[in-house]
Amino acid sequence: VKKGLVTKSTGSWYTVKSENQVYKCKVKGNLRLKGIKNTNPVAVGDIVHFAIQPDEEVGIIHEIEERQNYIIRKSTNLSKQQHIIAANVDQTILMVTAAYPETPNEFIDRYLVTAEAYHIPCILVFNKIDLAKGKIKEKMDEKFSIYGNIGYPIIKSSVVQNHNLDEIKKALQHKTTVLSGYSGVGKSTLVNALQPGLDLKTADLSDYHLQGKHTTAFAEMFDLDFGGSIIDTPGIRAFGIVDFNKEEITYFFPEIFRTSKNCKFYNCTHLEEPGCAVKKAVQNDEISQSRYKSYVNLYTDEGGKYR
Ligand SMILES: Nc1nc2c(ncn2[C@@H]2O[C@H](COP(=O)(O)OP(=O)(O)O)[C@@H](O)[C@H]2O)c(=O)[nH]1
Ligand SMILES: [Mg+2]
Ligand SMILES: [Zn+2]
Repeated sequence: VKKGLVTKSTGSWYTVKSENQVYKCKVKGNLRLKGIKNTNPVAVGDIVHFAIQPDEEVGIIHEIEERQNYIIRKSTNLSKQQHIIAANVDQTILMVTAAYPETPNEFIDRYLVTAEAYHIPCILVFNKIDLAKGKIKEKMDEKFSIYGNIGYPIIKSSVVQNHNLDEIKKALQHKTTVLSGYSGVGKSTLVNALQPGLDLKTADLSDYHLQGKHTTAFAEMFDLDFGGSIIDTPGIRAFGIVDFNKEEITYFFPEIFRTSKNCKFYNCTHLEEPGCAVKKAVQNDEISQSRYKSYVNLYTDEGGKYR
């Protein structure tokens, strides 16, 4: 029996690193039952125990060590299944773009809510600033001020122009980071720039449509020579959050939570109540309209488009 780190997951095959060796592994049949709601019982970042039969090449994973944390999303189809994006991470980077493709604020908010809920620090990397001119720049600046004002760390970058890569490296050093974002924002391009020689597939600009293309099929962890590791993930189109109690949602919007201390009613939902400090702050532009809208949608949405 060996113990190793899962560095790639295709859903049916896993790559597991153990004592500087790499093994191809499968999951023991009944292991699936444990995580019945999960589309993937084993995720990148998991520490697993596996056995290799003397005459076989494939290891069989029979145990997953308890996860320190994980980041999870709901499938957007009706199956209500959950997908663990990565486990045992120190932090996450959400890569965001103002255009080509635009990352909607509601998507950013849903991702941040999940990161807050699982206590995973999130850095926002605003990529493609080389394209930020005119209307696109306005949109970029607007997003920058919304998320900067809340207190999220933000790095503006242009991966193709080598802008601010050093700052990203500094943030990544000696940590395990899961890199997420809409498809087409430049995640794999960033990983290639950070760790030359990997040669990950990226969307080719010539046949790249505004929609973004899925070029990264599976999550995969890469070691970084300057220290640390990064998990590249397939692009996500819609981020469904895993059920929380409605009452909990306010905790995961830091600025709404801070402000809610001044609401007249201690159990204010910030929807209809009189004396609501949150609604007042939205009117005064102290809390952004789009953040409030995301909050309301999460609070009221049953089976909506992101769920
Ligand atoms: N203009 C511009 N294009 C970029 C930048 N970073 C990545 N791209 C392009 O965006 C496209 C999608 O990149 P890719 O890394 O495949 O995105 P992913 O789906 O997030 O992994 C590719 O054509 C990249 O060359 C950037 O900073 N500026
Ligand atoms: Mg990619
Ligand atoms: Zn309120």
